[in-house]
Amino acid sequence: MREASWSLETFSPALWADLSDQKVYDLGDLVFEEGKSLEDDLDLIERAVAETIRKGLLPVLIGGEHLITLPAYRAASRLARGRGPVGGFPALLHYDAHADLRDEHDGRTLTHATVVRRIADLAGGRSVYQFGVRSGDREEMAWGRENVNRPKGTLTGATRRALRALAGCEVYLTVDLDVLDPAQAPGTGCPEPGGPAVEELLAALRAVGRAAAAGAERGGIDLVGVDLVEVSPGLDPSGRTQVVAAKIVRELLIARWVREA
Ligand SMILES: [Mn+2]
Repeated sequence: MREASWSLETFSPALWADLSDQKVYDLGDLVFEEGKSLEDDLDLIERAVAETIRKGLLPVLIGGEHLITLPAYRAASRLARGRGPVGGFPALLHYDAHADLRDEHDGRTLTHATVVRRIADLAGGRSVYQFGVRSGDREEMAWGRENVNRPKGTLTGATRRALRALAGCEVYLTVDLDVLDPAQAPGTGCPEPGGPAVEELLAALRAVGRAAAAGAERGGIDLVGVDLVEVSPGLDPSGRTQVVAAKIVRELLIARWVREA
């Protein structure tokens, strides 16, 4: 994704602002030690995210496996100020083709298919807002219908509705790239036909970024963490999915700084 980003400009015509005007720092890759358990790896992520937040920075994780959202959300919620929509936990804005609400997957409780359920266990389903979900088994879809928020409307309309409901709240944003129509972003492990075009997702995420730029005090939100996941370079020989992902990150980072006049 870093390499793919070199084909993009740092300037965003849509936002009329330049990434190079902002202070953005690439902390590099997190390296997992060999022979450690999954829990150890998750702890490593949680510690790295907590350290980033303690420095007063917004962590933006870029990756593959969606399970990284769990330790990142844990760190962000641990250091948050308790201004969630219900209870003290930050809201989770979740863009994904898949519900990720299974209680177990292949006999395991910690996987990319259970990650949002684990966050709902922690924060309550009412803290979770899902967008673009069009796949799941009957049980998790039914559980989701009862327990999490799925605002109606277009991706942007639903996002704006959620942002209005979350005015003044702390929010964690997770974007699974497979939310997109796989015709536009095929380089992902579980492509799900249908779904929004890149431009639609960008519009929705710019709205999130602008709400973060306004801040919780001014009718917007406090963004406490961001991740973009499930980009799989091995499945992306043309590099097109990685450049889509890089553009999403660029627009989100810029939007987060652009205050509307
Ligand atoms: Mn997914």
